[in-house]
Amino acid sequence: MTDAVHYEKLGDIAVLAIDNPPVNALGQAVRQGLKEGMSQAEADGAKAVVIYGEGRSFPAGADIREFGKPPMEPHLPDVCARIEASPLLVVAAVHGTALGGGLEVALGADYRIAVPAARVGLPEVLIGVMPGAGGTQRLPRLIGAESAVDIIASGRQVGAQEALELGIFDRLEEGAPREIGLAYASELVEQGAAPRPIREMPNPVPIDFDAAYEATLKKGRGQLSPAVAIRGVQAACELPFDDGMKRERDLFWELMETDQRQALIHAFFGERAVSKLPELEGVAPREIAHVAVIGGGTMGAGIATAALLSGLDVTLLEMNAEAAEAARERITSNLSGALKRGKIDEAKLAHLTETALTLATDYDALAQVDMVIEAVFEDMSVKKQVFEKLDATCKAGAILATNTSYLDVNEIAASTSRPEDVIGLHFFSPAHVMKLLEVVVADKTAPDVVATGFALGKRLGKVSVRAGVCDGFIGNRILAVYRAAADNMILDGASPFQIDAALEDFGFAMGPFAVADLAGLDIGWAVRKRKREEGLPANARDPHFADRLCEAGHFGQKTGKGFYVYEKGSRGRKPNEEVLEHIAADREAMGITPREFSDEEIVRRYMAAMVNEAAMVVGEGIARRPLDVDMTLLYGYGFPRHQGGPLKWADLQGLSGLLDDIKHYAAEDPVFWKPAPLLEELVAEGRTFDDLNKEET
Ligand code: 3H9
Repeated sequence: MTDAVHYEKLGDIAVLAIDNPPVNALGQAVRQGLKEGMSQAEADGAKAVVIYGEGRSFPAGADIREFGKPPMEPHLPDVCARIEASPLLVVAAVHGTALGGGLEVALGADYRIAVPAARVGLPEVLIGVMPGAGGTQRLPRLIGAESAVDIIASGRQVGAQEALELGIFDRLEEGAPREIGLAYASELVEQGAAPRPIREMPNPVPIDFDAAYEATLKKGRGQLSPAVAIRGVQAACELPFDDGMKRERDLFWELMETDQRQALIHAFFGERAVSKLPELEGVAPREIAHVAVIGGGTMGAGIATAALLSGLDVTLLEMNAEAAEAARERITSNLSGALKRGKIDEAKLAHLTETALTLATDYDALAQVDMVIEAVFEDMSVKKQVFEKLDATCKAGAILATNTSYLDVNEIAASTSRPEDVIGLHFFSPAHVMKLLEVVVADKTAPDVVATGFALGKRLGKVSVRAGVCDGFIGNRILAVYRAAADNMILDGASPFQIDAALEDFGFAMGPFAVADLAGLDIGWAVRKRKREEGLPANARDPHFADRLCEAGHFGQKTGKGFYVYEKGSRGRKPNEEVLEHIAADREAMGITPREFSDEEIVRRYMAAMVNEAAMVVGEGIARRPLDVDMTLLYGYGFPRHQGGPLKWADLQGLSGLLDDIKHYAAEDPVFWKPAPLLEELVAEGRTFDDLNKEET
């Protein structure tokens, strides 16, 4: 027996305890241990076997770290088949999360008992594969094709009660998994219960698989795994069990070979690695119980909502009583959304809005708070005035955070006598929904203040990324460049509508011009005006077509018109043909003869601009690792998860070809295109961005 599975025999019952912390992933040693454990139980004359997980969970799946390496025997499908084929009664006793291969092991058992807090699921599609150890064959035989498709194609976790109702679990019982498993197995043995292999259950009734496949592919914006997994369930309906298993295996390996699988697994581990920073090892965050938010607009109200939902007390400071009341309304409306989704109940809503939230109009109210997050108008002189007042009012040790999205946090910090307590916390709107938080570390920010930024992010359920100070930090700095690349393509002949469509096909939820309409065109207008005042680089192109929309009062969705026209009562968008006239005027003024762009070229140039700037951001140390950029774009900018983030995408495309393209574009337009030194270095050394991730973590 391996160390990863402990064997004991108690009377008629053998117990196999899986012990592979932290989540009992089904690595080689566990698979080997389960196989040997079954043989041992049979050799020992046991009547039943109980399988459970030590520690926090039944296995949460195959060991993802083994993916991409040569497979090692015994393979998981064979282990599940071995369990199912045993003449002994096998009981799986589930607690924690029985996911993926974990649930597949449990489906190899004859009976399943669980604690009421347990959860099950087949989340393989979320990491770009599909169940590969019988999940698509056994689950539909147990619960029907429709429910199986729902669970497998969504990858969602199913609570124990629902799993009981569906027939995945036979019984729920409070207690330690070992004890409830033993008691259930004894009872079954006493009753003379027969083994109940799922493989012998009849084929489930089919559903319209072609329709389900097409709908799922469309919903996933090109992500393959959920749709392909449906073909596995189809096989369960149409083929004998062993042929269905073979079909599942073939589909599983097809997905295993895809770039999407690599991209999604990169996203899985990146999300977990992003907040692990060597500089924070052993640094304790400061205690935060009460935060203040300055400014109750959409952003401030969103931040306050997120803080309240995480259990913090919040004081919201506004200019006057009227503005404060409007802020309360915004927060209440946000929280009502949480009530509707069942995240909080009425009593909690009342507590949050009446007790945990305090409105204020005077800085004195902030004297005792542990942290202040400023979300006022994006103007340096306004921000400095706020920070001077905070410096004069707040207690020693209070953290003073700015939610600026572009401005220099060093300059803001310098307006106080305590720059070590100042940090940037850049939330994304709506702040109670969007997952990204950029933790912007200024030159003098103290390490425990950085640690507190990350601790707050975790508490609020955010993916927190460390960023250095520069114009736009990680995300907005890169955005400015790929948006400029899109604007350049427009000047040269593409239309905003073609660009949006090409990028939506690539997997973005919305193209850049639809996003600009959603965010409000006035935001970009203000940034362009500021940049023009600061002075643009010599010979830089400076299109005005978006300005013309703003000058006419068209700010996008909020005014009903921008790059698109939004008609009341209709959720769709229609191209605003007026934009084409503004574009034509720009081309004429610049003496440009428009040319055709293929969708492929649009994606290539847009991505090349994104990757090149991202490489600069990493090269300059604004982002510590390539994965920090990838997580920023995935969680804050709608980058398709199944493409892994811009730098993972670049690795998968091949850096050398991408650099060649950038050099080719630079020959045409050397002002805009300057190959990033880091990209040139990696190509010269034959390395990838992911190699840098491995060095740092
Ligand atoms: C599969 O099963 C394929 C089969 O159908 C067919 C095979 C032939 N492997 O998330 P956490 C690590 S595919 C390796 O922070 P939580 C994780 O990286 C698999 N490592 O905790 C982290 O490490 P570290 C299908 C794994 O409580 C630590 O465990 N299953 C795996 O927030 C703690 O994780 C899945 O896709 C793994 N499978 O959430 C489930 N899982 O501490 C994926 C976790 O070094 N896992 N780790 O950063 C999850 O969804 C969550 O981790 C879970 C716990 C809900 C289990």
